[in-house]
Amino acid sequence: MKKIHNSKRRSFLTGSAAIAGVAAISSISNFNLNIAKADHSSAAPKATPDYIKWKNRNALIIHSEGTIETHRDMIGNGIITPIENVYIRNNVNSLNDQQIGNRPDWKLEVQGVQKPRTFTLAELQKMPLKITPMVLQCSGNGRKFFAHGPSGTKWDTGSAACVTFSGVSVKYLAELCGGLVAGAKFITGTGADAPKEIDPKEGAVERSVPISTYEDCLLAWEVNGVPIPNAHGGPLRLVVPGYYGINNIKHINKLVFADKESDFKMMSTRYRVYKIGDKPTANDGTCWEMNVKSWITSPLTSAKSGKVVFTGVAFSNGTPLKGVALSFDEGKSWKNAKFVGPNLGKFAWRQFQFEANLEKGNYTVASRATDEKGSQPKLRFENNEGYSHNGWLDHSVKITVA
Ligand SMILES: Nc1nc2c(c(=O)[nH]1)N[C@H]1C(S)=C(S)[C@@H](COP(=O)(O)O)O[C@H]1N2
Ligand SMILES: [Mo]
Repeated sequence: MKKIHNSKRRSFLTGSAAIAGVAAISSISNFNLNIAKADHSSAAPKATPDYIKWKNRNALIIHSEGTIETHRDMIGNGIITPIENVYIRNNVNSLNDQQIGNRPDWKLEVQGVQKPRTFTLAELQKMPLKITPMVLQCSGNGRKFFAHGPSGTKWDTGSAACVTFSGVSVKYLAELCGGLVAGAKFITGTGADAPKEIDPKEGAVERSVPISTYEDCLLAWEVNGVPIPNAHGGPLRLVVPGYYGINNIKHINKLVFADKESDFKMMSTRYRVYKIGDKPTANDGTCWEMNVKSWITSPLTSAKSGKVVFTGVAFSNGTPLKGVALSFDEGKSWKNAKFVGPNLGKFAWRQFQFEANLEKGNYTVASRATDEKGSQPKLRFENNEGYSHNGWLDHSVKITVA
């Protein structure tokens, strides 16, 4: 089946373009499969790369070897995304078993504390457990909608997942080391996956986050109850709940508390939010906290007339969510959806549901989440790299009700 959301027509801005998009749907042969999960196996013939052969091919859109997204209807309805459906985003290749070696012997160096020391994973695993269900989302999620065509993967909604990380609290670890050095303002994590032939400053995935995250951060070795797979940064990963994907350092082997941000490229000029056509500087905003966002996950293309149940997900940076509303008239009026299922905490997404009675016709349906600080905007915030898109218009779905 040809994927409708691959159509350029979907990045609409005006009513007439929206109608053109709807018209395109009728040319898709099996559009009336309705809410039944689409079979994605033939959508893209590319095979799953060897390092993630265990992934669910049917759930994934393979953009490249290291950029793999989850189909919009394949995150599941169970709040937690099955690990075999979770997206992959590698700046550099994941470490393999041989490079990782014996997992319990993995080493983490801690600096910027009163008594710097190195821990093995086996030691960390004897410490008190911290478990955090949370959204992991790439800052480039939604980049496909940016009209200026930023470089980088053209993610739709699928470089995002809700997973449960288990590990030890960063604060606990620092206190075990006698506490932070005076004046510590940032937490910097470094991944061990840097290519050997490149200067680490250029090639290493090293990021700093504000010390305000201290209480929430963890060093995780499990995701969804299984040891973190190599591709997701095993055996040890820094997790910064509420922050964009890039700050969650895979294969972490160094954790530093300092008064300054890292001056590595991944921090100084990459992941910066700046005007289209400009050059990034370390003074531009960086991809830290996520903004409030939602999207419909079903139906995506078609439904039968009568009662139509819409489902989707909503999340924030941890700011409590107030609700989600749906619009069938491009934002002129909004109707409240309800959250379904348990609340797994402020960093997890909530699944929402809305029941509509729809007559035959073409509909554009938008979802807009609101947290205690505000609502999703209508439009994306234009920026050169296409980061942090939470505009509701681009993320709306066009469905044919027959
Ligand atoms: N060491 C390391 N950490 C990393 C990356 C990487 O390439 N290397 N990619 C980052 C980016 S851009 C994202 S969006 C997330 C992706 O996590 P996932 O592949 O487990 O979904 O990991 C982040 N942490
Ligand atoms: Mo990312």
